[in-house]
Amino acid sequence: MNETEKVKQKHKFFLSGVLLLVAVVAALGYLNYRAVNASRESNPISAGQILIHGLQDQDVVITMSDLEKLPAVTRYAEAERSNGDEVSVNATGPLLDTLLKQYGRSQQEFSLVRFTARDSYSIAVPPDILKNCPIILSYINDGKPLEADWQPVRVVIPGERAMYWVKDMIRIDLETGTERIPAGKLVFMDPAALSLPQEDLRDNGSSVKAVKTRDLIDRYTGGSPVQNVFIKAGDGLEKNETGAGFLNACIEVNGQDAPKYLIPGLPEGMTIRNVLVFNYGATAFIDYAEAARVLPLQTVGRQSGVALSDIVKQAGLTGAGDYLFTKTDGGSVIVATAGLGNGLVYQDAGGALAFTASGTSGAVEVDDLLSIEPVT
Ligand SMILES: Nc1nc2c(c(=O)[nH]1)N[C@H]1C(S)=C(S)[C@@H](COP(=O)(O)O)O[C@H]1N2
Ligand SMILES: [Mo]
Repeated sequence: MNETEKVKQKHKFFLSGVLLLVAVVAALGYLNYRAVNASRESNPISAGQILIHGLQDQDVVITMSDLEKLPAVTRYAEAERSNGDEVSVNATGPLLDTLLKQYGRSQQEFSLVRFTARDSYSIAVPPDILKNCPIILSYINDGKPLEADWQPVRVVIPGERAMYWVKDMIRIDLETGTERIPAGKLVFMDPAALSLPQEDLRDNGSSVKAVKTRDLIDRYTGGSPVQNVFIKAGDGLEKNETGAGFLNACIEVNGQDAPKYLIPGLPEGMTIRNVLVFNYGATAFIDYAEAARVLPLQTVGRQSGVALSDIVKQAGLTGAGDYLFTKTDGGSVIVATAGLGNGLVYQDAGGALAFTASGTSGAVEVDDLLSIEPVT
């Protein structure tokens, strides 16, 4: 090697060192950028990105090009909107499960998957759908790219209601262990709501009264935060709301479709009409009027009402021998198993709720009923 060659060699060495340094700095900068981006939990998302929570220790942000690299399927799907209209589409995109498999996870291992859209619409997909149904993260509909305000992804689940077809989807929350837990107490919504401040609301041109869910929860539960609230309507519709979202809602207590659950300022599609029951942690709230509308009516003596056994079942109340009945004035009575047979809840002439049972050792009567809990 002569002198000039040695100099060139040194030069090369120096240059590759500089290049390496530049690469390392760039990589660190990029990692930091990803980390900063991922930590902006609430609204991290720039156009075309989707944040995934619950997949890895850190939130994961994926882009459209990540989705486009995955194998895609095309499926025809049709569903009914809440207003009865038909929606149908040939949806193209990767399956959620295909995406999860990239990270060594699978759709079936989660108990809830919540999709959230840019307009704040959100819905949780329950375990039975997660176990049985393909979920398409579609970016092509009927052979064409999604229209701008539906991008980056429209979720499509063939065979399931259109409420699961989240357009403009920008966030996925993967949850485990969030099933409905058995209730340790059942509160009747009708008398409970009467004890709370009533707000005047305008809904579709008519004025209605509503109570704040926050007031109900503060008054009738321990008030501690929960991850999910399970809500069921009289027609069988079931939904899971985030605990935080739920506490921003109100419930219309009169007017059409009462009890009607809605979150002011959020899309109409999140409304739940004719709420029958909701479970907040270990407390179940059940609406007697709705129960009487949709559950079979029974007769005891001169009263017609809903069997306590049906109410207990709907509320997911823990089974027990004896029950403590609490009245709206705070008084309470324990009714032993023997007194509960054929028992029913009914509305008395004054509109208050009451319990009656023929009982093996004589009739049992409780009036001004507010809540029921098992005694252990
Ligand atoms: N981003 C977003 N997606 C949404 C909704 C919404 O309000 N926002 N509504 C849902 C409901 S309740 C229904 S019935 C369907 C309506 O389907 P369509 O968009 O084809 O009318 O979209 C679902 N996806
Ligand atoms: Mo809907």
